[in-house]
Amino acid sequence: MIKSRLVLMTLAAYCLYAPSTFAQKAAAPAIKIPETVVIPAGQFMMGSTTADRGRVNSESPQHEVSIKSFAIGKYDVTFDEWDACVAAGGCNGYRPDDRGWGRGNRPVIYVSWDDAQSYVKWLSGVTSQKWRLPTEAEWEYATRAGTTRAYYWGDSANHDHANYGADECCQGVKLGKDQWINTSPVGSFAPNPFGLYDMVGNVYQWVQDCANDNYKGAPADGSAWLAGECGYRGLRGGSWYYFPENLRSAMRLTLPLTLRFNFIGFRVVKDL
Ligand SMILES: [Ca+2]
Repeated sequence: MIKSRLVLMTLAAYCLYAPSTFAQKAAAPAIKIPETVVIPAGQFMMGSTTADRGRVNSESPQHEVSIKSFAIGKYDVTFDEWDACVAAGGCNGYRPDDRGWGRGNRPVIYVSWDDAQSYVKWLSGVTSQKWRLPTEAEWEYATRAGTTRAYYWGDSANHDHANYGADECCQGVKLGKDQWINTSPVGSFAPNPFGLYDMVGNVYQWVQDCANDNYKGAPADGSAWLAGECGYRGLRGGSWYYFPENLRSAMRLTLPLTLRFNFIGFRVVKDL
């Protein structure tokens, strides 16, 4: 009898406490999906001409590219979004340092091209959608947003439009609306004509493409250029640390795909 009472009491205790135990186990970390903007299909001239002050030879020859419609991150991927990936078991458990500048809605930094791949792989898995880095052509098309001048707002850099560094290489600076020595929270400046924030300045953004010295032989259909020196990948948009010319829509940079720096982040694209 004593034994059966004990069983009943155990069952009662189980019934009382089990639901909350199950509820705790069922509570998965919140998944943050980056907000996106749908970019319309179109054609544009990729690269620069001599009218673009500060241009370098890798931006030529200027050439026409056709772009299919795609969705791109409205903002750079933030620490909040990255940390949610780690909390959910993705991103190889890698938690980048923020240097004490803050996490939250600041752009994630210290992420290599390989790290960015781990994020889009995780995001694709949890959403059952195809996420990836922008191609270099998609990035420039989205940044220009129909504009043809050196910067999407005009011919000269301006701290009222973006967070970048001193005129002489290389250090952060506060001027005008740009009140940040280092990274700024995403969306701190007005968006470009497509409604995209921080396309230039704040942090450099990885693109898919391999390194090539110029555009001779580049794809004209908006796809990633996956020939060339593929241990190096493209970066676009300039950063808080660099001088103004790096914010030009046509500006190109390449770095080894394993490097992590405090001026490099990324933005995602979703196939439609
Ligand atoms: Ca600044």
